[in-house]
Amino acid sequence: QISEAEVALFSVPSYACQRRTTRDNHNSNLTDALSLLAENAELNNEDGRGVAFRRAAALMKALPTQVISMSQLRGLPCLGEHSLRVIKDVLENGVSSEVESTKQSKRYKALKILTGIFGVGAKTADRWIREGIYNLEQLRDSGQTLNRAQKSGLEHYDDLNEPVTKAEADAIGEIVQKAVDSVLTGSQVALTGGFRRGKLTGHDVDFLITHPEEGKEVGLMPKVVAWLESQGFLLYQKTTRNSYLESKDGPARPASNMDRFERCFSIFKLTKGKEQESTQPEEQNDLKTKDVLRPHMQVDTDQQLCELSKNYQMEAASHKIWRAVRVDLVVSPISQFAFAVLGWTGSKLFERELRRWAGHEKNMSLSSHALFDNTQNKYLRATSEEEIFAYLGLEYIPPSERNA
Ligand code: TTP
Ligand code: MN
Ligand code: MN
Ligand code: MN
Repeated sequence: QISEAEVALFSVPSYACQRRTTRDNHNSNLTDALSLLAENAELNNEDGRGVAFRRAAALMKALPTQVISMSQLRGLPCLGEHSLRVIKDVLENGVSSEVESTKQSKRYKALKILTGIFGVGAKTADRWIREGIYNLEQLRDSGQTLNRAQKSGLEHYDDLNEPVTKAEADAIGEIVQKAVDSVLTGSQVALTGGFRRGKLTGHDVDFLITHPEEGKEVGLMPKVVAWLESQGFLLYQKTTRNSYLESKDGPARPASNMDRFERCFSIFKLTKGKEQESTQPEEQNDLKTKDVLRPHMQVDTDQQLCELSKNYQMEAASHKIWRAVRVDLVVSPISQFAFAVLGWTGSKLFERELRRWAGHEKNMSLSSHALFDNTQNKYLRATSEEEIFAYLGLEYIPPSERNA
C-alpha cells in the first residue's frame, strides 16, 4: 500500500504544444486504451469524442513517470469523466472493459479492416457495413464499385498495412531527391511527418518540396510525378493543384484543416533490399548479380524462355522483389516553407493544439501557409519554425518532442 503523501502529483500545462512529448511513454497501458477509444470514436464519425480521448491520451503520454494511483491525477487538465473512468478501470483491473468490448465488437473489427484500404474512410466503411460487408472477401464478392484509389488500396492491402521502416523512408527520400534534381536544379526536399519526429516506423512517408527562388516551384509537382512515373516508381498517384491563391476565404480563416498546397497522394513501388544496398560492399553485389543473371542468359529455345519466365514469375511472387509504400508529396513556395514544415511535421494532435492555442490564447490564425495576427490585422512572416513558436509566445519544441 502506498499512502497518498508518497505519491507525487504531476503538473502539466493543458495545451499539447506547451509540452515536450518524446517517443518514450511511461504509461502505454493507459495511452493504448484511450487511443483505441479515440480511434473508435473517429471511425464512427464522433469527432468531439475522438478529440477528447486524443487529448487525454496525449496528456498521459507527457507524464514523466508511470501512474499507479488515481490520486496522482488530481488537478490535471484534459481528463474528462469518461477518460478518468477508463484510466481507473485500467489501473484497478489491468484492462478497460469498454476497450475490451470495443475490440471484440463486430463493427469495430469491420471498420478497421475496411478503412485499412487506402481510399476508404469512415463514411464508406459504414455504408458497406450497413450492406453486410465486414471483410475484404465480402467486399470483393459484393461487386461494389471502387474508385481508382480504392482499387489500388485493395490490390496492395498487405503491403500498405505493413509499417514503413526508416530505412525504407530514406530509400524513398533518395528517389524523390533524384526526381526533383532531374526536373529543377536547386530544388530542396525535406522529410516531414512522423519520421521527422524520430519515429522508427510509419504508415507512409511525407515529403515537402520547395525551391529557394520564390515562384520557381510553380508547376513543379506534375514534372516530378512525370519523372517518377517514367522511371516506373509509381503504382498510383493523384495530384491536386494548389488552390491557395484563388481561395476566397484567404489564409487567415481556412475552411478546414486541409491545406491548399499542390500535393500528390501516391503509392511507390519500392525495390526490396534497396535500402540496405549502400551498406553492402560493391564486390558482393556484383557477384550476386552475376550468379542470378548467368543462367538466364543461356536460353536456346522459346520453350526454355517460357519456362524461365514462368519460374521467374513464381520466384517473384513467392519472395516479391518490391513492395508498395504510401508516399505524400507536397510543394510549397519558399515564403511559406516554415509554416508548411511546421504543419506537416505533426503529430496531428500537436498541430491541432497549436492552432487552438493560436486562436484562443493569442487571437491569431495559424495554418500550414501563414500566421495571421487578428489584433494587428497583419500576417507575421517567418523563415524558421523557431520564429513561429516565438510569435505564438511558446517555448520552441523540437520535432522529436512533438509526439503528442
Ligand atoms: P500523417 O502522415 O497522416 O501522420 P504521421 O506522419 O504523423 O504519422 P504516420 O506514421 O502514421 O504517417 O500526417 C503528417 C502530417 O501532415 C500531420 O501533422 C498532418 C499533416 N497533414 C496536413 O497538414 N494536411 C493534410 O491534408 C494531411 C493528410 C496531413
Ligand atoms: Mn522519460
Ligand atoms: Mn506520415
Ligand atoms: Mn501522410
